[in-house]
Amino acid sequence: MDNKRILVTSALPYANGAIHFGHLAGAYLPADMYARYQRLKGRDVLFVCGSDEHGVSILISARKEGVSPQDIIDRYHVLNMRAFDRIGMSFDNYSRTSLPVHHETAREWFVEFRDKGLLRQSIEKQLYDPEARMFLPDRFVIGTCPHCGYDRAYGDQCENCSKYYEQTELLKPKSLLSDAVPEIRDARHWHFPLGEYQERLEHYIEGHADEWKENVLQQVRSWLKSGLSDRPISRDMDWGIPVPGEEEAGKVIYVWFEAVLGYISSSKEWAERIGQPEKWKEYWCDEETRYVPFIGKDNIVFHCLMFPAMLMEKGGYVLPANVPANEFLNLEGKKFSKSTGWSIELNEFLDTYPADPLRYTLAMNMPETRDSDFFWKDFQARNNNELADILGNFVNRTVHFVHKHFDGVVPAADGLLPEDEAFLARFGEIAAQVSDCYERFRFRDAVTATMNLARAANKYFNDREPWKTIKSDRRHCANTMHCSLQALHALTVLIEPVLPFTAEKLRTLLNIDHASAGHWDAIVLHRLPAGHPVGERTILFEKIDDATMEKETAKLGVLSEGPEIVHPELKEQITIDDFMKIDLRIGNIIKAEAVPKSKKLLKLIVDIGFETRQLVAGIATTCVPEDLIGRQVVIVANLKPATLFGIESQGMILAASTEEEGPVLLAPVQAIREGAIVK
Ligand code: B3M
Ligand code: ZN
Repeated sequence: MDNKRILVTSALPYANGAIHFGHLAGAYLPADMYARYQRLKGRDVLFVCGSDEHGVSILISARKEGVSPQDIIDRYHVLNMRAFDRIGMSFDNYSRTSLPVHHETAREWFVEFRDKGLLRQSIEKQLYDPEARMFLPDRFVIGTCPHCGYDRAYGDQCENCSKYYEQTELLKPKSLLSDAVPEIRDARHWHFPLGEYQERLEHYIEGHADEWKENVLQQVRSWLKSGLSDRPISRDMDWGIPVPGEEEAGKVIYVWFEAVLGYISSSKEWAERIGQPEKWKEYWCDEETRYVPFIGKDNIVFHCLMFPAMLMEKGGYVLPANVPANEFLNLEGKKFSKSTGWSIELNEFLDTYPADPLRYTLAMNMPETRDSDFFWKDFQARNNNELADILGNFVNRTVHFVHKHFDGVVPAADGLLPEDEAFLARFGEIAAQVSDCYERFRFRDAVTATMNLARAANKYFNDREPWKTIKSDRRHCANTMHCSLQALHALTVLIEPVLPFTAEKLRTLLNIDHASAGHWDAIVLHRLPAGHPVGERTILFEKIDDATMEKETAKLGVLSEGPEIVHPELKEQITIDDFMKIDLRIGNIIKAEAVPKSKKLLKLIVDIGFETRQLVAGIATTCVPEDLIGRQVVIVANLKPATLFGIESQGMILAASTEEEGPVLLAPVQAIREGAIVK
């Protein structure tokens, strides 16, 4: 492989949740190992990533949590960036797609494609809210079901009779955003003519068929076989990158069209940061770059077909040379699932355990050709029996012996025996093998071969029996220790892609720096000189006991066990007459909106049958205004009005809450006429 430059990217994770082991094993760890390896080979590497901050998934998370999409992306961008840093991801840049540099890039590509007449528009009938001035996604409209007459049916489906229909068939539609009666309008959507690239893409894919992974080729070929067609690249939403010139229309660029361009924006941001704003082009627009995007299998179509077609169309850009997509990693035999607690979050894990044993375990179980699993027991075994007992043990017995018998310095070699020479020659053989594995994206094999040097070193140490020769033949013993220390040096370089934190510890231990251990060739060429001092033994890998692993396994599937529940004390007893003073009524929320400048309050208009009331309720942390429309609730109807944030509140809405949860609104179990008395 003799490319001038290597561009490595990892899929941009959605900033709507914390990344877990599955993500890490799929698109991040292999990319990092590859980038680190290539840097050691002296290649010019640019490795970028960033948060994907647009798309419906961000909106949905925001609505679920009752916060703004901005709150969601701000929270998870920071959280994931920290997790990536702690696990040792060596990104040159970690960006976010909400940055102006990305918006500009995406707009530029879109406009260029549109202006040259490439993008097609197709027209569909869709409901439009004239007040909110936007087309309505299905879940933002209610009306009467055209099949059963149910009057709270959604735009796409009736929850009463379960039938599906077009939103334009809905009778008496009402916008949940503004209460306005939506109009039927022609909705235009922009389409990218992917079908036109069919032949070129086939040619591109088949041109790489002998290097690409079988799992990737299979999926791509099946897409090609069923024939590519136009892909819509705009959406009606108010979260995302507005379609240039249609900012008012509530149209945004489809998240996948722009997310892949996020790799380019991240590179631009990097170039800007290092003070060479044009430098990103060396990686993206030079034929001599080898571009390798790392992804999980669910992103294959976008990286192997859509993005290449976009790059072809733009012209002057490199196409992915290989897309080594991984399959999925499961957790103890089941899919990762945050909502059921069947998951391990990276930050939480790293609060207890160091990064390297996890990197090692995930690399040894990488889902390269089929789905694989993370098992806590396996993690323990890899840490204790391999990292601690093989690598850690070799390091410690070597430096300990050298301190005990050779004043802590490298003994001179003097008349090495064929056994010693053979051992030294192993370094080069193993390095070549590991190299070959990394070049071919075989990460498990690369790491297995890496550990083989530690295995060979232990065996050499045992076979040479320095604890005996120290008494019988000091020169022979010095040679053994000389070669063992050279093996430590070689290992320092060899383990760097998979165990970067341990490599750093070894450099400290051996008193060497990156100049001596920062190059792959140093595995063979660099020798610690006689008299070079080395440090005292240290614990590189703490052993993990069974009880700890049992506790971890037991935690799976249990949603974070909160602290012990303390119930507030009961209030003083009252009489029925006391209670009857409170006039509780059933109301129906007909309007709900945020109170400007308040994080907690919503302004509600509630119909209580004989009149409507304006209420200010502290429920904004748990309720999304649009979801409240049409909800029956209970209100205290005879409470003296009060003014909150300058708004009069004519009553109080009933809600339950605990210290940790809520407020949760109370509602009648069955619908009942508004104004009904609650007692
Ligand atoms: N955020 C989807 C995902 O996380 C998406 C990847 C974008 S890569 C440009 O699976
Ligand atoms: Zn129906």
